Amino acid sequence: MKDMTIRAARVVVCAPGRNFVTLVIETEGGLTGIGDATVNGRETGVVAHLQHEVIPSLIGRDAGRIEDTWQYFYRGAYWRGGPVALAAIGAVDVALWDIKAKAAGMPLYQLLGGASRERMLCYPHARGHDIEALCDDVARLCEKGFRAIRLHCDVPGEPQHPFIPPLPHGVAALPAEITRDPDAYTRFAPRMLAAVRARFGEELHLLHDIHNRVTPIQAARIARETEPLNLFWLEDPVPMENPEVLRLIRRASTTPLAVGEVLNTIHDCRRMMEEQLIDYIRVTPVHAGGITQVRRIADLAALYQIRTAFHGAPDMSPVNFGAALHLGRALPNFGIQEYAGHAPEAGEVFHAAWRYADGGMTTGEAPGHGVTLDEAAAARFPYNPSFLPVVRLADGTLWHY
Ligand code: EZ4
Ligand code: CO
Repeated sequence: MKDMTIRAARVVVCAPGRNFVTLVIETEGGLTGIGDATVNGRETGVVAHLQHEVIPSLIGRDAGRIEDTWQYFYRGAYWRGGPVALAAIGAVDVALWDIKAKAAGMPLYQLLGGASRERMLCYPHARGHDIEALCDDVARLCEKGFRAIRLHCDVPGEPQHPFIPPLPHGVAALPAEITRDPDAYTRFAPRMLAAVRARFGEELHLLHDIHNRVTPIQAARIARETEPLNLFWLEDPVPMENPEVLRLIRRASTTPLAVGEVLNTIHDCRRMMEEQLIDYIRVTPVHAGGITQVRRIADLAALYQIRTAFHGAPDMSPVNFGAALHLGRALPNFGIQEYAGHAPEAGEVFHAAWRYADGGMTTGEAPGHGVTLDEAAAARFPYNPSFLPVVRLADGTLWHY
């Protein structure tokens, strides 16, 4: 076996369409592994943590000791949890699994127990300024073979999600501020979902992300009103600090619930699973500590027949998709994979073995997770500060995004 001692590690920040932070780890034996460390709007926090506190402890370690390295950075740090620390740990973990699978000459899913399926059902995002435009977008996606689609429609009278023009490099960007109206949304969302169901029939899986924009009792009302539509799920009905709130929504309806894209540890997920408050868990390797911890979360979920639905918005880099899809291929309780696509430039920087085909995604058979980074191409797309918008109610009250 080649020398698995970690020789070098570095962080590559690039913006092919949007910002991505990638950790590159090299072994003395000549293997390279990469992991996604992107936290949207907090990119440089993770970069600093990796450069100052993580990489110095990586050099000289045995790349094969994945579990010990995970424990070293999680338990060993004293300060546990949070998106910045877990994104750094997740990037290290995914890069080390990439190296181990390459050393074995196997695609990663083989090391995770082998294939439970060949193709992972996935869903893209349809959007529209009004219901008609949304339906046109759904029709376009159906033509591409998607069998599950997330629906987003602007609420009449509510300001549209703003387009934030990129600022010149070196000029600090600030988050845009937008206004939302939870009452108008609560009236409109069931009507919008019903219109799409009526137009496209009962077989298409319809998903909707409430994105924390309403109160708990409003979320319960939406879940109950939409129950006859047989949605695939409602996502993030309320913010995640207090999962007990989900009880209220569970009591009101049997509409499946999906949460977890902002959760970072298995401890964040445990109670809501034990209480059977959710149906899909949306943690993803980059934000929940890599393959090592996400696999444990998925195993815990399986005890309660909760299935996976790894977060796959465009701010998950293609590297994270590699990790998520290999996990999804191996896990017994894979549910669905979000796949909203990437800007074409991302394909110049990241070369991925995974593919979309006919409503699902495949991992490919390349050794490792199958995603590589072209650092020369990355250098052509420099970091561009950007943020998610900050949300206020009409009276100025700060609200959830
Ligand atoms: O708002 O990834 O389900 N997907 C989502 C995303 C998240 C962004 C946050 O950076 O909710 O659109
Ligand atoms: Co979401």
